[in-house]
Amino acid sequence: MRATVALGVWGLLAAAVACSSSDETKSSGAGATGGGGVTGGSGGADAATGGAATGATGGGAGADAAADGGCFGAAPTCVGVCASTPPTCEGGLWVCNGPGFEPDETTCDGYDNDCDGIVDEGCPTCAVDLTRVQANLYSKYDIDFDAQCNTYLTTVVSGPDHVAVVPANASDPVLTHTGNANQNMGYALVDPNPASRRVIVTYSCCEACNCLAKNGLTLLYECAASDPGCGCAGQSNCPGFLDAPFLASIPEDTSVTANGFPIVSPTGLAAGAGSTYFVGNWRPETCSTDSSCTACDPQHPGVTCSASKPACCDTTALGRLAQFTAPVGSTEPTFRIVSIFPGEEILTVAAWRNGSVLVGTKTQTGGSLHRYLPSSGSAVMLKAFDAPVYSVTERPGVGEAWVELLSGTPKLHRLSAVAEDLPLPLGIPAAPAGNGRLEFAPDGKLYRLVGAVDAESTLEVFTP
Ligand SMILES: [Ca+2]
Ligand SMILES: [Ca+2]
Ligand SMILES: [Ca+2]
Repeated sequence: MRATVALGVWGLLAAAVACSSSDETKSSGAGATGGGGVTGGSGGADAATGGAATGATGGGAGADAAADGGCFGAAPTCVGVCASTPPTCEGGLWVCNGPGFEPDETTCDGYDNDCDGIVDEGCPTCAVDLTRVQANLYSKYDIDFDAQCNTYLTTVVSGPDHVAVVPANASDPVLTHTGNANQNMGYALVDPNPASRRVIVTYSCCEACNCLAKNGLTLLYECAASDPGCGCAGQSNCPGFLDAPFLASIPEDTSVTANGFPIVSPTGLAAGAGSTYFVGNWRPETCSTDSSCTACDPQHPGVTCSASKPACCDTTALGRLAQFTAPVGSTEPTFRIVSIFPGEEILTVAAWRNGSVLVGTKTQTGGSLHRYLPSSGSAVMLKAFDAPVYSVTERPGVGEAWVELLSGTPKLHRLSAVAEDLPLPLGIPAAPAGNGRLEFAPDGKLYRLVGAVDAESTLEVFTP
């Protein structure tokens, strides 16, 4: 195993099924080496599971044997933490690899580390502390979970916004982390990995305060200001969120309201592999018209922009999906626009744990659900709806996308990995009240939060 990244080596049959297996047992010959050791076990001829369905289409990357120096067949579509890294051909074998790769998955981090399409196989189950979650719903607007069922509730509220963390362990206290007094939060994301457990929220200016602050992205610091290297020393809230966004954007509201409240950019957050994240409707606060500007756009794969590398100005409207990194020590955060959905407004973004990203939008005629594939840098439209897509989440381990529309009947859709309509299980209403954010927790249950501002929000829990 290499220092931080090991290699997964997949044989010919594995390539044919796109680095995926339906076998939950761990592969035995896991000691892959850089020189072309072949993983043993189950990677071969099994049909792909639903959770890896995008990886199961075969031939996704479209390279041929000649182009890849001797590997048979088209390059596989690698999944899990391998999804953002194009497969390579080494010693005649296709290799899937990526940040956080483990030949034998052992880390319970919400990611598919061994790239077999199954997240956290073999990890212990956990349970959300629903009683305390229900007791902390005042003015909450988003809900998320880490891989240990700790619950993160995020406000849009008059006065300083906050994230309340409700531990799964009832003996641990509920923690509240506050942000800049002039900024609302709106969307929140916890990177499920306990090693990082980064909490990122969108900042949007407080309109009632005449937008004294900036829109953008901010980051939770849980360290004490006195800790050496703690990134929040000198901030108003430490521990807490940064005063100003680490990446600032232009206030650019969508045309959509939910539960009577406008949805302002940036919109939607999702975690990707390798400590990268995705956000919708992104337009940086500053851009450059100088010839030396940095073209961090879909036509320039891999090019990132930052404070020291200003993006070229882009006049396209909403509908820009950005991938970004958060600050780490003195390393500046970066972003790039990875896909543009012309004429659409992004309302929700969700990680599909095979490494792709689901993007829900408002279109001219209703809404769309797209899938963005980091490895190829391409997006495909999965399904069109007659109403805007307000929320989307993946049902873990099953490979289903659950979608809530802003209106229309049914509002709630259960889709297969290839976006075919599936029947809703008994007891789950097709047209529930209000506009709900959907989130599956690691406990397998579906949580639906109907946000309210300066009032009690409503949380429903369904067991599919
Ligand atoms: Ca796995
Ligand atoms: Ca894992
Ligand atoms: Ca506020």
